[in-house]
Amino acid sequence: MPYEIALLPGDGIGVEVVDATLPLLEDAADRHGFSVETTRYDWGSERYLTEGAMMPDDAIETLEPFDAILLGAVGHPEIPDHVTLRGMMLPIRKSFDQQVCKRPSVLFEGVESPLRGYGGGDIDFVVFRENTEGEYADIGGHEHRGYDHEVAIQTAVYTRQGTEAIVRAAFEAATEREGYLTNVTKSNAQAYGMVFWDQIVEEVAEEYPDVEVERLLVDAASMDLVRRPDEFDVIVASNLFGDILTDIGAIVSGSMGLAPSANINVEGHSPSMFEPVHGSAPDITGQGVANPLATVLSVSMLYDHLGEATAATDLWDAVAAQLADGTAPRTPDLGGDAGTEAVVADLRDRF
Ligand code: GGG
Repeated sequence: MPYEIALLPGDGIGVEVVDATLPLLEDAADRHGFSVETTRYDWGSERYLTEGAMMPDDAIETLEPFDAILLGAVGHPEIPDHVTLRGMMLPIRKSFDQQVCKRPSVLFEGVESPLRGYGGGDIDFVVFRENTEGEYADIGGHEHRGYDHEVAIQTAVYTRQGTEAIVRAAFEAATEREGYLTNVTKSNAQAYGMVFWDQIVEEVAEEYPDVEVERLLVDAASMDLVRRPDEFDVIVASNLFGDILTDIGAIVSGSMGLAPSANINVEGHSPSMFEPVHGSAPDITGQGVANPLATVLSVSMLYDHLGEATAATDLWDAVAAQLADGTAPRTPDLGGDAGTEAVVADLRDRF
């Protein structure tokens, strides 16, 4: 039986990187003796502009039977970002209970960090970002618009189940890595939600006596990800904090174009979704220069999730080998002048 994978290229360079990556997704399957069937859904901002919605009403039912979803990017210069995000990416994460967002930051050999003194392999950490609640909870309101007493309220939500799920996933990862976990919080200022968050971390920590836990306020964590990124291993953070910290992680590791992510349904009752961390990048859309490697690495994470570990490792290693080779084509974000297609063609030769 082939794996059924839904493709949601979305907007801007999301379409370019997903289209470019498809041959590699198929190569990996062919070489490892399994098959994939992809189904593409052209949902996103163009659909919103013509039909008034990013996705059809039955989108979630349509996606439910798939084994996994590969998403490109969401965002359009003519549509407010909260409309595009709330119209596609967030409903998928929430409807499929993709509570665990896993985002590795790796400084690959051959890639230059903007930080002085860091070389290949020096940065290697993974952020476990809570993915369906926290500051992204769709709870609040906006009233008395246009009047002096106009008010907007946005409420963060931290459930015991949701917080335990992300914290436990992070501890599990720490046991398989260096045994060192950083809890990112803001409990000095947020005395309900974040104090509760810290309490859950402390409770779960008792189940993992071999994992050393450090607690950092999010402002200190942001500073330290620039000052001493080599010292981090596993980071656990709320939805918004995790989103911000992973952009820092991507950029100190060389480029947003190298940062993959996985949105995991831990219980396995619904599909998980894999996507590059970057957005739709309207400034370079249509130029053919988007870096496809974050999407290739996301496919590696997808195959790992499906249990195809050797295919996952081969894809990851091919990216690492390409980046380590100073003569290989590179997109402009990495200081090169090659296009998306040339990078993928080179990768297929190495694979
Ligand atoms: N590749 C997915 C994408 O378009 N990300 C841009 C974005 O706005 N992400 C926000 C988030 O991950 O919460």
